[in-house]
Amino acid sequence: MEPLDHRTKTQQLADDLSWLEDHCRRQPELAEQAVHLRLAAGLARNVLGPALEDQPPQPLHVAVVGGAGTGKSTVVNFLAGAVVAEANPQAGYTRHPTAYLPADTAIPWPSTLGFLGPLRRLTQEQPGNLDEDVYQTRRLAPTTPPSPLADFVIWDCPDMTTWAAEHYVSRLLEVVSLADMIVYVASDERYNDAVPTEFFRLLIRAGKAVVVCLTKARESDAGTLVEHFRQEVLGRIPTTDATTIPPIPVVTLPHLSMSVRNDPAGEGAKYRVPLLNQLLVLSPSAAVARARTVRNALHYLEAAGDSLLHVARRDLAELETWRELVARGRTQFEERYQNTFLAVETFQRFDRTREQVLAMLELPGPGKAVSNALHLARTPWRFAREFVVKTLIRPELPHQSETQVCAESLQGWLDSLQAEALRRSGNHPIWMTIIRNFDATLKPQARARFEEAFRRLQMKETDELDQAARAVPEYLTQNPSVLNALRGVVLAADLVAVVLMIGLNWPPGWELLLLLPLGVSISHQIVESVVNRIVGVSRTRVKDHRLDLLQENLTAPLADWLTTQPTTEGSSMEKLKRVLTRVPLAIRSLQESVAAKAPHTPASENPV
Ligand SMILES: Nc1nc2c(ncn2[C@@H]2O[C@H](COP(=O)(O)OP(=O)(O)OP(=O)(O)O)[C@@H](O)[C@H]2O)c(=O)[nH]1
Ligand SMILES: [Mg+2]
Repeated sequence: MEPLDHRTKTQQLADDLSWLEDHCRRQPELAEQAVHLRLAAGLARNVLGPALEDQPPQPLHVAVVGGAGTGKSTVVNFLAGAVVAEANPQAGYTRHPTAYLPADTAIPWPSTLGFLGPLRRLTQEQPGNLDEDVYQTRRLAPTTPPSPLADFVIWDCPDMTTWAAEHYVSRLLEVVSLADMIVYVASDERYNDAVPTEFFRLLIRAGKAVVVCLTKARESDAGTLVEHFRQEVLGRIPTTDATTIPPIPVVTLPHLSMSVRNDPAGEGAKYRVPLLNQLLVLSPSAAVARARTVRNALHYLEAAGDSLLHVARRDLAELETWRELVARGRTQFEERYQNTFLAVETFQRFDRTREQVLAMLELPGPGKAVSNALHLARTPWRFAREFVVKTLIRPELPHQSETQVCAESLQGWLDSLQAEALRRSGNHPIWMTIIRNFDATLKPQARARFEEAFRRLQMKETDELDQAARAVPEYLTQNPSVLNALRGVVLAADLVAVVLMIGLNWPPGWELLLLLPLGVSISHQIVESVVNRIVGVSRTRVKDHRLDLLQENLTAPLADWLTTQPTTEGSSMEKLKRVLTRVPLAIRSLQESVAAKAPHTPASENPV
């Protein structure tokens, strides 16, 4: 595989893991998960990326980590053999990592793209408490004899007393991911603080080669402190991790006087040497140490892959549930619209159309007199029909307007979503977030969107109704031959009725006065029915299309918007899905690429 492919692949994996980290960071309960993801992303970009691009193993990286004020910067000075790092009485002073580079300028600084991720390299020396996503490098002065760690980069890091809430913890994680070896510093009074201890376990799980350095104890108490640390911290490492790791070296840097602290290579040598020895044992050669770093990084990504994605999977499942609830609410909205509005809506506008068409069928010009005469003849029939309709047919019950039905349906939709979210609020933080924002944000925004969409819908409805209602009269106006033919048919029907009645009552008697109006009324009734049918087709078409219009303009866009609500802060369901599929594939593919580069060593063969 080409280096560019490797780069793209590791970069993609690192980006996906960082995206998941951001996703977790938005939920305060997932701070710890975010830490794991940041470490995993760092391993991809700072360890696997350079290895696959055949970067040389030198320089090795040693990171000094620990709780606030435990003596990390002091330990850095002991590793460097000179006072180079700022030790400060203010606990939590160091806010960004500083790399102390080998005096030998021939040792290259890693040059892979994306190295150290979001951390920017400062070009000028700055105090260690600069609280930004930066790191700085300082070159160590050459010493005689040369320092045993002459070709190592020594990193002074911010503390990890709080979990992930602070930005500087992620800076620390970036360097930790890069490190080939780690010096974990714990002071005598707080050697088993909860967060640093958790962090220590994470280092072990990530397969980092760790040396523990216990500081500030009285020299006479050093042995007891080491024993306590072994029991309370090392002894409590979960057995799953403990079985795969070799013993972890523990050294002490007891309470030191100022003069010893200021002269680590001279007066302090007695404390410095055991610490250096442990690091040198862990790195028989740069190649061996780096191979272990790469192998363990990959092993961590493989082993932790599933748990890294666990949160995202759960989130996705809950988001799917939310999507289903939104979809269910939408169906209920549409059913209600159909049953309480469409089913009873008569679209009276078409009654006007019917009247208009019937009026057009009347004879124009001189024929008007005939039409008027026939109209007059049908008067008793019209009165009789009106009477029957009034007495036999129940008056139409007033039904809710479309606006009312839609407003109530929206209310029902939102209420059911709120109730469901409340019911689930103990299950997952996503529901809590929904509930928190429901009344203040989601509801008013949903209403505003609804109102806007409803206005648009009504405009389209009016247009469509108007167009459909005008269709038949317009057609007849534009086709006078058809209109005249129809008028002919109507007149013929009346004439047939008249002839039929006269024939039935031949020779004509007084009954003809009754039969003739009856005949022309029946013929007109038939014409009305035909016109009703024709107009009815348009009416049904409009009615059938109403639901489509509603879905297209109102319920579908509203449902789409509601679906994205729990994820508007940057995460989308689609991205979650993509990342969840891509990450395991990328890890597998990187594993194959690493295996293709180096002969396979089983993960258990850990030379730590
Ligand atoms: N007397 C005495 N003071 C020490 C010893 N080790 C560290 N200190 C002091 O403890 C304070 C903190 O030490 P640092 O080395 O700055 O600790 P740190 O872990 O780097 O601290 P932060 O970067 O602020 O988290 C400083 O004032 C040091 O001088 C020691 O052995 N003896
Ligand atoms: Mg410090």
